[in-house]
Amino acid sequence: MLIKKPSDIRSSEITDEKVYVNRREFMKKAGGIGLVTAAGLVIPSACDAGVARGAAAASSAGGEQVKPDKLTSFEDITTTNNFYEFGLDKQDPSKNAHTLQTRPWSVVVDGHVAKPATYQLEDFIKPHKLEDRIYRLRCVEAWSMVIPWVGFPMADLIKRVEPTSKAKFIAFTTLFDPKQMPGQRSNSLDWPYKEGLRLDEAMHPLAIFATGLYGKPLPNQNGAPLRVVVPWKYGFKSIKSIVKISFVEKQPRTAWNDANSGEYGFYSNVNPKVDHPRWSQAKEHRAGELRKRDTLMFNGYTEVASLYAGMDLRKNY
Ligand SMILES: Nc1nc2c(c(=O)[nH]1)N[C@H]1C(S)=C(S)[C@@H](COP(=O)(O)O)O[C@H]1N2
Ligand SMILES: [Mo]
Repeated sequence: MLIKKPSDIRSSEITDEKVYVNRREFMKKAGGIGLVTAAGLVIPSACDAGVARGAAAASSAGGEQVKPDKLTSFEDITTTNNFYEFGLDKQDPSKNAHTLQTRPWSVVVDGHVAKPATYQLEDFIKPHKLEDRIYRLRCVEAWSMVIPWVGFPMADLIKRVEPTSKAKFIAFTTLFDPKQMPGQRSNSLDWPYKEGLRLDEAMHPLAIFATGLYGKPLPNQNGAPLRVVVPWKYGFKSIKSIVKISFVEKQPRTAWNDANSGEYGFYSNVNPKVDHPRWSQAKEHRAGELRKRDTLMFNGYTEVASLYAGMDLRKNY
C-alpha cells in the first residue's frame, strides 16, 4: 500500500487541509472532474488533462498502487516564484508584488484579426467558461510544481477575435510600469517582458489563459490578473500579468531569447535530452519532495508532439 496515511507524510508534503477540502467541494461543483483523497492525492479523470499520465492510474491490474501527481501546496506555489518585475530571487515576488494594481486592467488585442479590441479585464473573461486545469509547471532551472489553475482555453479567445490568414504567431506583452513593478527600474531584462507562441501552439487545447489558482483569483506573484499557461514548455513561456495580445506574421521577439539566445530558444519545449548550456535538464526537483524525478518529454504532455513533426527539437530548443 503506497498511499501514505496523513501521519506518514512530512508536513511540507501535505497540501493545506482547508484548501484541499475546498478543492474537493470545488470539483464536485465542477461536475466531478476528479477526486481528492484525504491526503490530498488527486485521482484524475480524463478531463483533468494535466495530471501525470502513466503515473496517474490509481491502481494497475495487479492491484499495485501508483502514486499520482499530488498538488503542490498553496504556500509553495505562492512563495516560490519567478517574476523578475518584482526581484530576482524566488522569494521576492511574494514579498514585493503587492504594489501591482490589478484593477482596472485592460487587455489590447491587435494585429491580424478581424476584431481587434481593447477590453476591460471583465469583458475579456466574461464570454468564456472558466475551467479547472491541474498542470505541472517545469521551470528551466529544474524545479517543478503541480498547480490547480482556473482558466479558459486560449483557442476560445483566438476564435472570438477571428485571426486573418496573415496571423502566424501570437505575441504577448506584460504590463510596463516601473512604479508598480520595481524590477523594471533595472535592466535585468529588456522590459516589458515579452513572449510568443506559434498560432497552432496557442490553439492547442492544453494552452490556457489563467485567472486563478486553487479556486481563487490569481495572487499577484503568480501573474494576476491574467497570465498564459503552456504546460509542455519551460515556465518562462508562461508570461504573467499580460496587457497585450498581438497576432503577427513573423516569429516575435521574446524576453529570454533577447537576453541570452544561446540558453533560451523560442520553442523551449521541456526536453530531458537537451541540456541547458549550464546544467542538465534530465531530472527535476518537485516542490515538497526530497528525491529528484526524471523530467518527461514535453513535461509529459506528449499529445502536443504532432505540433513539432519534422522539426529538429535539438536545433529548435
Ligand atoms: N512577466 C513575467 N512573466 C513570467 C516571468 C517573469 O519574470 N515575468 N517568469 C517566468 C518564469 S521563468 C516562470 S518559471 C514562471 C513562474 O510562474 P509561477 O511563479 O506562477 O510559478 O513564470 C514565467 N512568467
Ligand atoms: Mo522559469
